[in-house]
Amino acid sequence: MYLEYNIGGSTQTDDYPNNPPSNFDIYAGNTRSGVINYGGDEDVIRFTPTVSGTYSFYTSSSIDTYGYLYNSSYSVIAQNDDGGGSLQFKTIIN
Ligand SMILES: [Ca+2]
Ligand SMILES: [Ca+2]
Repeated sequence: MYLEYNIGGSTQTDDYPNNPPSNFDIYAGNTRSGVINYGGDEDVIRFTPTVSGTYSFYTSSSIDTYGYLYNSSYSVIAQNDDGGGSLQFKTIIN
């Protein structure tokens, strides 16, 4: 699965590529820091579940975030705007 989140910003480099496949992984129980480097930047991070269960994905920031969760075929399986409160993206899937 791929988690994509998109927040506003204004520079030119990018710490994560905008489109899958991403070489950057996140693991259950861990966090990743990212920077929205320019307006329209979308940071894409790969997550590969190792066990069946319920997973929550969310951002924690001082700006407004929006997130998409894709399956391995790059189809959107979840998306959210403010589910985490304070304009933060959050989605929970089984
Ligand atoms: Ca970025
Ligand atoms: Ca939001």
